[in-house]
This record gives sequence, C-alpha cells and structure tokens, in this order.
Amino acid sequence: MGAKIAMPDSDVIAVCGDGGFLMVCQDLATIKEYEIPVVICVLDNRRLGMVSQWQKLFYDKRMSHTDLGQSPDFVKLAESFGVSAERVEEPGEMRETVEKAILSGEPYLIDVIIDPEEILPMVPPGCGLTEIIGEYKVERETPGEILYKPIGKEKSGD
Ligand SMILES: Cc1ncc(C[n+]2csc(CCOP(=O)(O)OP(=O)(O)O)c2C)c(N)n1
Ligand SMILES: [Mg+2]
Repeated sequence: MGAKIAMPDSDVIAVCGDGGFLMVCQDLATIKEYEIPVVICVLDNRRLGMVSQWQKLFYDKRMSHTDLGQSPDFVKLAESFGVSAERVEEPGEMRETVEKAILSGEPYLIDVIIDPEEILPMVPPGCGLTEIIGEYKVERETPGEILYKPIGKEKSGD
C-alpha cells in the first residue's frame, strides 16, 4: 500500500504467501477504505510452505503446525471487504487475470492456486542464495525479463 501511495503512476503488485497474507489480511479494509489500487496475488498452497519443506527435507519429515488446515476462501474474504477478487487455477489464466486486475484501477485480489508439493527451488537452512537447490535455473528470454524455468522441460504457461 505504501509503495502505491508513494508511486501512484506505477502498477503495484504484492505477491504474498497464503500464510503471510493471513497475518495481515485485515488491511483489506484499509486498501478498500482509501481505494488503493494494489493487485494482491496470494500464492495459495494451504500451508506454510517454506517451513513445511524444511521439515520434510531436513528434519526427518517431522511435520508440525505447517498445514494451514481450515484456511478461508480468499476470494470470498476479499469480497466481504468490498475488494474484487478472482481465483486462478491454471498457469495460462495468470497473465489475463493480472492485466484485468491492473486495468480495473481498483484494489484487486487474485487467489493463485499452486501445487502444495511443488517445493523447489529453495535455499536450504543456513545457506546463501548461491547454494539454491532444485532443477530450476533463472533465465532471461528478453532483456529485463526474469523467470524460473524447469531444466529439461518446456515452459508451461506464464
Ligand atoms: C512474522 C513472521 N512470523 C514467522 C516467520 C517465519 N516464516 C518464514 S516463511 C514462513 C511460512 C510462510 O508461509 P506462506 O506465507 O504461506 O508462504 P509459502 O512458503 O507457503 O510460499 C514462516 C512462518 C516470518 N518470516 N515472519
Ligand atoms: Mg503458503
């Protein structure tokens, strides 16, 4: 919200995990009250993904308190604050939905359903960014574009 107020002529997109968003979702009231047209993309894997994958990979699968269980329906949650919202379940729907959200000129939430088991790439505990693991690499297809691309697989969707 601060970024959009500081730079009103720029498009601002907040990319959040579902766990992180749950800690601050009451700010949907603020964003609506002041009509701050930020697009919120909630990456929805129904869990505290980073912590859960540490438990799975490095702590002997001792899973503890990382399944978010009965999370809210984020689309209904946003709508209950008067904020428009939409759910995206297929990668190919993402670009069109983000464009629609930006063009709406209003605050907008996109609930992006992602695979809870898709845990890579990741930085292991105590390691630096150069020690990232996973069959992914960062590729630049056109100047300025950054994307993660699975090695040896075709690019699927956006
Ligand atoms: C205020 C706060 N509490 C706890 C943490 C520890 N923490 C780091 S990542 C994470 C899980 C975040 O889950 P989510 O937002 O759903 O993102 P995901 O890893 O699933 O993409 C937690 C609890 C934190 N960084 N900040
Ligand atoms: Mg999550």
